[in-house]
Amino acid sequence: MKKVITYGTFDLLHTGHINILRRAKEYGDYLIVAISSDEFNAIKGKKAYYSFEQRKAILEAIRYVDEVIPEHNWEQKVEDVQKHQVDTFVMGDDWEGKFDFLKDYCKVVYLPRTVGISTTKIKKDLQLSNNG
Ligand code: C2G
Repeated sequence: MKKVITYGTFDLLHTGHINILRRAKEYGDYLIVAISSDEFNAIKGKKAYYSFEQRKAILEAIRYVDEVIPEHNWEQKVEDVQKHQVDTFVMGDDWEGKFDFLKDYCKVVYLPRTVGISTTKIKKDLQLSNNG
């Protein structure tokens, strides 16, 4: 079984997230998603609208996702890849090059981001529409 892993906050799920999950799954037959915990999000300088439990439940409902694990820190990726016997690590190309150290342990693939959508944009657009 070829296993794939990807990491992220996945807040306010949108088609950019769905695109990367669908394409990540094409690299194998089992996709693990490591979702940032609320505490790690704070370290990343992010405040998710949905809690970790809510984001986990939403991701688990996606057909491309086989397993959801927590992401607690920047350092756990090598251990995750080894523990879960991952063949391919996939991330959006806004992270291009940042995780090349994983090449000693698995294939590393950066995929083009989906243009024109992001959680930040959704929040901003909602704010504008609410302000009338
Ligand atoms: N993404 C995308 N297109 C978008 C928005 C996001 O392809 N329009 C991808 C990102 O490149 C990332 C994944 O969706 O691979 C999740 O994005 P975020 O939830 O913003 O995750 P991020 O904050 O980048 O966290 O250790 C890695 C970090 O946890 C990544």
